[in-house]
Amino acid sequence: MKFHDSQWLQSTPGRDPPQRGMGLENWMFQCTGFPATLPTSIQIVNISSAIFDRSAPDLASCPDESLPEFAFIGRSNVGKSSLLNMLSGRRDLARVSKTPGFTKLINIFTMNKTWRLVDLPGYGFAHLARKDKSQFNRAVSDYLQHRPNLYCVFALIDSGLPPQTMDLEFVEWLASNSVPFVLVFTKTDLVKPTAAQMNIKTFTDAISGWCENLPEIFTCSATTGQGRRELLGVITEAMP
Ligand SMILES: Nc1nc2c(ncn2[C@@H]2O[C@H](COP(=O)(O)OP(=O)(O)O)[C@@H](O)[C@H]2O)c(=O)[nH]1
Ligand SMILES: [Mg+2]
Repeated sequence: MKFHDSQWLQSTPGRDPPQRGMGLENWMFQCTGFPATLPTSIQIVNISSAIFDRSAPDLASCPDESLPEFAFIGRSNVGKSSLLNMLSGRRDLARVSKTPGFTKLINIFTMNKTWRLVDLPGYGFAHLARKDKSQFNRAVSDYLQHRPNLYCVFALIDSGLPPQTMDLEFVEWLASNSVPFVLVFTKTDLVKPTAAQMNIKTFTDAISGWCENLPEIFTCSATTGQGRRELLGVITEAMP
């Protein structure tokens, strides 16, 4: 099966399909449940400028829809901001916090003046007031469902944990809403490879019950830089 055949990366009705690059299909789509690897011969995007654009409280406050966007989402503390910094090659672009639930806004960064990385608020932190929580979920779901220039969501999962109900439910929500996404298992430097593989397999087994084609799967560590090339490859390939 080819990358562009995947239901996971198809667009929602009314959304222009991402313009796919040529020649990456063979490595991009993984239907086996194993992390993808990228041949060293493939040129990936070089990030020469990375600029904070804005923090948006809701979809209406996001910038115009002219640039392709790649968004990071996952439970609070999973490593979204750290991964954004790792990919962009800037240590302090997105704020990394030890306090779960720190980022409550949609934080948007422009790369090379031509595409954007979007740090979405984390889901699943208990101490936020119920009222705030629903507002925050609304902003995220609006963004994920109604952003026409959202090319791909990186759904982050902690590689050190067995499947968490909240992550499984969120992935199911992404799939049922036809949001284009890949799975990224984070913090591999903290876990034995065999344990990470076991968690990834259990996770993919759990979603394979209701999904026809597994999404692409990647692993990463913001500490060692593992996975950077592969994830930038996703962006390179999806770019118009
Ligand atoms: N060892 C290790 N720690 C990480 C990694 N990614 C994030 N962290 C740490 O996990 C915590 C939460 O990271 P952050 O990026 O703020 O998570 P976010 O809430 O999802 O944005 C911070 O203390 C980070 O330093 C990683 O790949 N390896
Ligand atoms: Mg964060």
